[in-house]
Amino acid sequence: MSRIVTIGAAQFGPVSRAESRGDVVLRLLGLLREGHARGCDLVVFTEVALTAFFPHWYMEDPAEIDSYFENEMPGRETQLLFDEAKKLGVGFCLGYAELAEEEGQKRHFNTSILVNKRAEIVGKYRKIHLPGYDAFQPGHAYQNLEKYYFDVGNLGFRVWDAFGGRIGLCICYDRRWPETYRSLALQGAEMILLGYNTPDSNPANPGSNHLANFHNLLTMQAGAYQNCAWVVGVAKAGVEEGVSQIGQSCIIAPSGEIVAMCASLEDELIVAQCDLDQAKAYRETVFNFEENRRVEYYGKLVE
Ligand code: ING
Repeated sequence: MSRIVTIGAAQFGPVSRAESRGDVVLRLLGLLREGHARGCDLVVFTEVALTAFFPHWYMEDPAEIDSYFENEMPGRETQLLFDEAKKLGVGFCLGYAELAEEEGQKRHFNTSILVNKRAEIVGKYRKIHLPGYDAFQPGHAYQNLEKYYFDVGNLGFRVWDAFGGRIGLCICYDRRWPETYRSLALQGAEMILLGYNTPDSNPANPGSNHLANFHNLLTMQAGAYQNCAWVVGVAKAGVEEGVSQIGQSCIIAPSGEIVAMCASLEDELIVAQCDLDQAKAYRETVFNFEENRRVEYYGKLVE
């Protein structure tokens, strides 16, 4: 038995500060339409897809900061993406900076949503692992201020029944933490979707710079294999506002094999037919959690 879902990973090239939301949405629409033409059920866009990745520079003015956030989804410009998706019957996953109001407080999240073929938001995730710093770092070639701009996600790691399977979401730095994949796998995730903005140098650990691409694939391939899930990783690639970011957007099978990967650092769509039952084959054998995990020996790690 096969449960095939055709996935498009829609890598994005740089988004400049000067680019309007409308301009960016036109690029997203082009990739969505290409995905439809190539038979996709679901197109995955990247992290903070609607603007340049603003945590890479320091701002103080609250109004300027909030200008990078969406206070409604869909909003005026993104409504075009939802309308086209509904017309074409293609779902999508979109990363964006979310401005929310909770208990009378403004909250800022690094958010990803899962949207079905009827353009309904069926899942929302807010980034839990926030990398970088909560203050300007003198001497760094670029900043990573996610702890300054974003609140820690408060929706937990969740999985939804969609596209004929169990779909989980995470974002960027989450992919480096094994707990991310395991938290989703323990809820039965068969496919995990994520976007990333990953510079090819790390001012905090320059000795690892030559391994940026290797670590990117290592974390996602290991996460996929050890948790019996498809992993779709989608980059914001290329030199964006002076920061050079890796590409390597890819679709990884539960075997850990890369079945498709982008070759450029620009807007590029890759497509793969993903059999969700491949996840089942691994989950029923080498990674049968019920039969083979020894939770009692794992110390404080797991519930
Ligand atoms: N970016 C980076 C990422 O995890 C990072 C941050 C880079 C952490 C390199 C460690 C090493 O890919 C985001 N946006 O999380």
